[in-house]
Amino acid sequence: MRVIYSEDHKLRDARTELYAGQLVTPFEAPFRAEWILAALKEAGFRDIVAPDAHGQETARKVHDPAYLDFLATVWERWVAAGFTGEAIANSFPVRRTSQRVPDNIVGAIGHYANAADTSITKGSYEAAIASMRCAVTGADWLNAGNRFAFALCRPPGHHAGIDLFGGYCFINNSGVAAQRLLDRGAQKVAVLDVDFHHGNGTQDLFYHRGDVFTASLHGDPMHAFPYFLGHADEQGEGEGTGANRNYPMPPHTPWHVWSSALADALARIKTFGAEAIVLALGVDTFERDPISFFQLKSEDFIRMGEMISAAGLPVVTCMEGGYGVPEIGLNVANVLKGLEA
Ligand code: OKP
Ligand code: ZN
Repeated sequence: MRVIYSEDHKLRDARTELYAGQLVTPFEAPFRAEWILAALKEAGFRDIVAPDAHGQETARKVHDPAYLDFLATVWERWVAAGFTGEAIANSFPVRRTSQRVPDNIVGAIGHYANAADTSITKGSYEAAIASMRCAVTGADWLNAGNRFAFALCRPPGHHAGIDLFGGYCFINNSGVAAQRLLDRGAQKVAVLDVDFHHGNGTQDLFYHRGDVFTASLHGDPMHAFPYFLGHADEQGEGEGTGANRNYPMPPHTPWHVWSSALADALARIKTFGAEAIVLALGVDTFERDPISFFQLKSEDFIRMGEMISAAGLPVVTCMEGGYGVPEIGLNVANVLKGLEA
């Protein structure tokens, strides 16, 4: 297992997250990547490399280029407007409103946001690029003929849509990895999202495409973020018809229920004809995750890796969520061990 990690994740270190009516210290913080890296070293993972210096080329094939240009410049525009706090969207184009991008930075940030939980700071864009570079470098490890890579992406990516940030995500790392696999010769790939939260961004990127199968196992959006996407009847459109699969599950879902959804998703990935899997790995399905409601235990993450490995495909894993508790490192290491078992 090659591990790809960049110190530049530390450039994203926000002070604020709008949560429960207050500005709190963000759940998605630098300690997460540090704890995961330490646990991997502890578990004996030794092949740890920095990412290659990719630009936006691949990202521009899955995101709206104007959105990426916005991300690159939002902080300087926010500062130029005279604002001293972190950049938080507070006004949104909702039902029956114009989809024009306002010139005003407060309007523009609202246009490109899908949630107000994600404050933009100096360095957030640079960290998001470093995170994306880990994913592309991981995909290229598979393109070179290897079976497993782990991109220790931070910030995460699966809530980032074609032209939307939020849910702690800016650039859809897993989606960019999938595009990179296709650009280097794969005909069909799958993104398998096992984060507790629905991969609404990834679904958005590929909803009309027939070359990427997307599957997400997550807390029922009737009860959990991102609330407005992730229902079972969303199955893709146009050329993508049948190539999106959602597995919403209720509060307190345990491994024996969760794993039957995983088995179904893996069977469909095989039937689809995917040549590789991009695993969007969140470990916020853990029973003690502070913002989630599933009941997976640390040993379940080994089984998870084993089941995914049994599909027999190359797997590039991209880090998504998992918060608060020290076990996030162990749980990631367990998935990777299960993959290689
Ligand atoms: C990002 B990832 C919890 C507040 C929700 C957004 C969660 C983003 C999760 N009730 N805030 O999918 O782990
Ligand atoms: Zn999550």
